[in-house]
Formats: sequence, structure tokens, C-alpha cells
Amino acid sequence: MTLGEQAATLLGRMGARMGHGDLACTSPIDGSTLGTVAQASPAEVNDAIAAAHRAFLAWRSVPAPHRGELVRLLCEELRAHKDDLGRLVSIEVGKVLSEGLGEVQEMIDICDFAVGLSRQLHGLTIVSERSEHRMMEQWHPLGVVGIITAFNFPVAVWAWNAALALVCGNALVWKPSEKAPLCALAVQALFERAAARFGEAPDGLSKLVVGAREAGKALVDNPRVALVSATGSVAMGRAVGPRVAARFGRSLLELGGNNAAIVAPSADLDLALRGVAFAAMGTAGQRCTTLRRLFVHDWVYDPFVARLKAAYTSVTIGDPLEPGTLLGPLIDEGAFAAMQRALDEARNLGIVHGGKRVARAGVYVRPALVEMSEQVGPVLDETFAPVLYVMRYTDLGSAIALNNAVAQGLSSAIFTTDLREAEQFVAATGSDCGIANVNIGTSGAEIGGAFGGEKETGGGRESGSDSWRAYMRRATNTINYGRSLPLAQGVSFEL
Ligand code: UN1
Repeated sequence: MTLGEQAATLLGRMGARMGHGDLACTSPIDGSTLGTVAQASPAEVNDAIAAAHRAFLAWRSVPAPHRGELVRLLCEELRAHKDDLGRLVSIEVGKVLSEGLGEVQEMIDICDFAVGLSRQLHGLTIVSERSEHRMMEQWHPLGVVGIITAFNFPVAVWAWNAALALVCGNALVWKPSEKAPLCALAVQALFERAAARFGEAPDGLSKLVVGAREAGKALVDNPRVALVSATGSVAMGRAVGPRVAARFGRSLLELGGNNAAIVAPSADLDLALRGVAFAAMGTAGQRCTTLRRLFVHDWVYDPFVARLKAAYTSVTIGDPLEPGTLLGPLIDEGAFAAMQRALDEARNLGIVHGGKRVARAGVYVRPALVEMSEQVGPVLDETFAPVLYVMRYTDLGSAIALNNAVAQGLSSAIFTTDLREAEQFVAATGSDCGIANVNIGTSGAEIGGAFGGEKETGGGRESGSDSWRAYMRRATNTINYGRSLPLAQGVSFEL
């Protein structure tokens, strides 16, 4: 079976069809065309938003634990189709199969989380300064949530947003990456199955709009979209954030990362090696949490970097559907060109190991390890490819300063068995990132924590912890159960 036939079979099993249109879907596995899909015009995007808004008006009155039941049913569909959807993710974006399956597991996990959350949406009660008064906070549904997702997590990021937004009483409009529309069609079909089983989901509760820039713009500019949750590049966030702000909408931005790790002299080097290798080479360097900069202490630099280089040359590259493959393809030629530009620049500044193209259909590269003496040039940019810049350090304080000396602030890690160093790294004066790990790489976060980062990463938090609050509006209520009307701050206003 060709990849196109496989994709069609998988879609069919999940109740979806490719359809026909002007957007060509290709597989990075061999560059072959999987089929075509139709794109939504800006007018169609606005119609989808109007339908979602009508659905919201009904959905917000459904009790939250009942809304959780819909997410529980969606979770059942995902469990039943984990293999199908995981494989489709691998075919459409080229992730190795265990990561494709892992992505669906991440959807299942966030759905489970959201089901529990549907009984725990809570506010505070606050004592009033006035007698016979009480203050409380309520969290109410927000409206239509626009979800913009990137190719590299084509389904999990939708689920982080959708599962929470649905239990919070919102309706959804999803614009997936134009590089991964088939996965989105499959997820939409699974959602519709769950909604049909649920029976009382209003029509239009979750809409899918496939399209490129113009579709995204329509979503961003429509005043009925109360929250735009956008995951992708810093450039995309720069375009989206101010447009949403201009109409006083809310945005939740989860943008790029230029993530670093520190390998301290006391580190467990076996553990650090696996942690660094997965974080830097996993998903072919195409995660926003991918490890891109590594600071290794002078005392362990030579033995550690020698082992790392050996891992870089021995890693299995190839068909992501084959068991044993650790590195699949890059998403497209554009990604390869960006990687080569960074390496060309790096050659004048340091020593480049690897990074050459592998001769086979599709865009396959050997991962690159670049030894640098300073953090300059391309090290300061996020290149969405498997390029790891390695630098030597002697003083932890300066390594932390270098960790923080880039524009983004998503993820970071230290490998150490020294408690003081670990605590220093996670303290207020340590890493300035949204994620700071100890003895774990920068990527592969669990859904239970809030996910996102600071500075040019955009400041948004998705997924676990109390991220749900971003999907609700807070109302402060002051209730007077007495017979007089004392004014706050002792103000008098006697008629
Ligand atoms: C992303 O690359 O946009 O922590 C998200 C991780 C994954 C999510 C990455 N759970 O690497």
C-alpha cells in the first residue's frame, strides 16, 4: 500500500474522508502526495465562528460535569483509535511511530485531566470589609476559543486547548497547520462521533477550518473569538498577538524556544547522555522544547562530548514507521534550507560535526553537533532542526546567565547531583524559563503541569495546573445580605 492509500484507510477507520481541494497533503516520509483537501475562505471561517458562537450560547448553560462527559466520550474514541491516529501523525508529519502514538497518549491524558477538572472549576470567597456583605469569585465560560496549531504537534496541542476549553463551557474553532490537515480531519471526525454519542452537544460546538494565512487572519480578527490560543513560531505570535490585542481580545501564545541544558561536574553522565540525546535529536529537532544549546562543565567536557558525538554518529535515521528508527525526516525542504544556513554560519565560528543530507526520498539529515567557544551568531536563533550547539563553562553563575541570554524562555534543564546547584538553577535568580528541569531533558513535558514560557515564547500557559483559568472569565460578586448600604472605603453619600 502506498502512504496515500494507508492514510485514506486510517482516515476511513476514524470516520473521516480526504475530500478534494486545492491544498495538497504530502508525507515527509518520501515526499509523496497523500491527497488534497479543501480550504476554507475567510467568509467560511466567519460562518464557522458564527456557528460556534451560537453553540456557545447553549453550551455555557450545560453543567460543567456534564460537559466533562463529552470530553470523556472523546477520550474513549481516542483510546479506541490510538494506533490509527498515531500512525496518521507519523505519516503526515514524519514523527517516529512511538512519538506519533505518544502524541495521541498526550491527548488521552489531557482529556482525563479535563474530565476531573469539570468537577473542580472553582473560585474564592473573600471576606468583605462591610458588615453583612460577602464577596466571591465565579469563573464563567468565555466564548469562542480559536485554536491555531503547528505541524509538529498536529493533534496534541489541539487537545490541550480543546479539552480544557470544552469543560470550561466554550465552543471551538480550530485552524490546524496547513502542513497537517489530515490529522485534523481525523480528530474532527472522532469529536463528531463523541458528540453524536453524547447526544446534546449543540451543532457547531467544535469547528474545523483548514486553510493558510487568510483563514488564520479571519480567525484572529473576528471579535466573536474571545480567546485566540496560538502555538507556533515567534514570527506567527508577533503577527497574531497585536491584532488580537487591537480588538481587546485575549490571546494565549505558546511560541518558540531556544532551550538550553547544563551538564555539571557532578552529573550522572549516563543519564545526562540519554536526556541530552532525546531532547536534542528526538522529533528530528522539531519540538518547541527541543534542546538547542548545551553548556558542559570543563571537568567533564571531553569525556561527555566524546560520548555525545558517538551517539550522534550512530543514531538510526530513516523511515519513521520502521521500528528502531530514532530520527525521521524534516518536515520539508524549507526546514533543510534553514538548517544549512545556520550550519554555514556556524562553520565560521565553531566546529560542525554532522548535519549532512542523507540520500533518500524525503528530507533526511544527520543531526548536527556544533562545538562553539562562545554563544554568538546562529546559537542565538531557534533553528527548527536537529542542531545542538555545545559550549564549555567553568562557573555555574555564568552558565545560568548564558541560559537566560536568549530572546525566548521556554524550557531549560540542569544535570547535576549537587543539591545546591539544582536549587540555584530553579530559584528566582536561576533559569528564567517557563520550564526548568533537574536531571531531565528540556522536552517531553507531562500534561499535568502548566506548559509555556516567558519573553518571546509569549507568556501563555496551556495544559495542566491552573491553565484552565485562561479559558474562563472571572466575575467578582459582592453580595449584601443586610438592610443598609455601607459604601466601601467609608465613603458617605447621604441623599
Ligand atoms: C511543541 O513542540 O509545540 O514537552 C510542544 C514537549 C511536548 C510538547 C511540545 N509535550 O516536548
